[in-house]
Amino acid sequence: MQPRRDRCYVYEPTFVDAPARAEILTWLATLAPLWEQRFSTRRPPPPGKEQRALLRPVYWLGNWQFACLGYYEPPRRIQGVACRAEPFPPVLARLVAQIEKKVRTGFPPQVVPRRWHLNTCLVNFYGDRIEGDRTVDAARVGEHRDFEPGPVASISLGERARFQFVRRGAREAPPVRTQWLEDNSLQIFGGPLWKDDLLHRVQRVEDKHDLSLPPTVAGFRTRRVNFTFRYVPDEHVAPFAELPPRAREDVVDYVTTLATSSPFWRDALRARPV
Ligand SMILES: O=C(O)CCC(=O)C(=O)O
Repeated sequence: MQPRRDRCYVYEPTFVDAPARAEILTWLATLAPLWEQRFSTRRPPPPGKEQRALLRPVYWLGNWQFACLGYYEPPRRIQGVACRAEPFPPVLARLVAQIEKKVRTGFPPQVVPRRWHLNTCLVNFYGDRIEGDRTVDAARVGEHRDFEPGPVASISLGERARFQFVRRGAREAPPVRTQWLEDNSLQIFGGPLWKDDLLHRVQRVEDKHDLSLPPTVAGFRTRRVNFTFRYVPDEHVAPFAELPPRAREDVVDYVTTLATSSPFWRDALRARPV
C-alpha cells in the first residue's frame, strides 16, 4: 500500500529554473545585508541574557523583524515588531505567486489562515566569518519554530543544507525528519505537526564547491542563501515612522545604515517624526 501523502509538507528539488536563478543572483548583488545585534544597544540586555551579534547577516523584505524588537510572536508580541520593508523584487514575486497557488490547492484549508499570503521574506546568508587569517563556519541555525501563522516556504540557493525537524526538548534524539535542501529547491511546511509541535534547525551546510555568492559582505563569505517566506497579518506591519518611539529608537541606526544603499529605507527615515 502507498503511504498517505503528507499534504502539509512539500519538497521540490528543482523549483527555481536557470533564468529565475540568474535574476535572483543579479538582484542579490544589489543588497547590503545587516549584521544585527540580538538585543537593543540602547539599554542593557534582558536579565540573564548576553548581548551578541547574530550568527549571520540577514535582509528582510515585506517587513523587517529586527532581532532587538524580539521578532513577531503571536499572541504575545504582535504590535511594534514588524516594520514595513521593501517589496519583493519581480522574480521573487513571481515565485511567491506559484508557491501560494501550491499551498491553496494542495494544503488542507484548515491549516491556511483566511487572509494568508506570503508578505514577508527573511533572506539568510550562510557561510564563514573571516577573522584575520582564520575562518569560522557560521552556517547553521539552532532549533526554533517560526511563529508567523500558516505555512512557511523556503527557497535555497548554493550549497546543500542539512535541515532537520526535531522534537521539542529532545535535541540529542534522532530527528523526526532530515531533508537536504539543495540548490534551487523549494520546501513548504505547515500544519500542527511541522509548524507547531516540531522545531526545525539547519544542522550544517556543505562546502564542496568553493562558492562565494553575492553580495560581497565585509568579513564574510556566503556559500548558501535561503529565503524563508512567511505571513504576518498586514494590520500588524507598521511603517518605520509609526513604530512606538522606543522601538524606533532601538532600530534607527540599522535603518540609517539601510538608507545608505536603499531608496525605500531613505524614504522611511525621512518620514519619521522628529
Ligand atoms: O535556512 C533554512 O533553510 C531555514 C532558515 C530558518 O529556519 C529560518 O529562517 O527560520
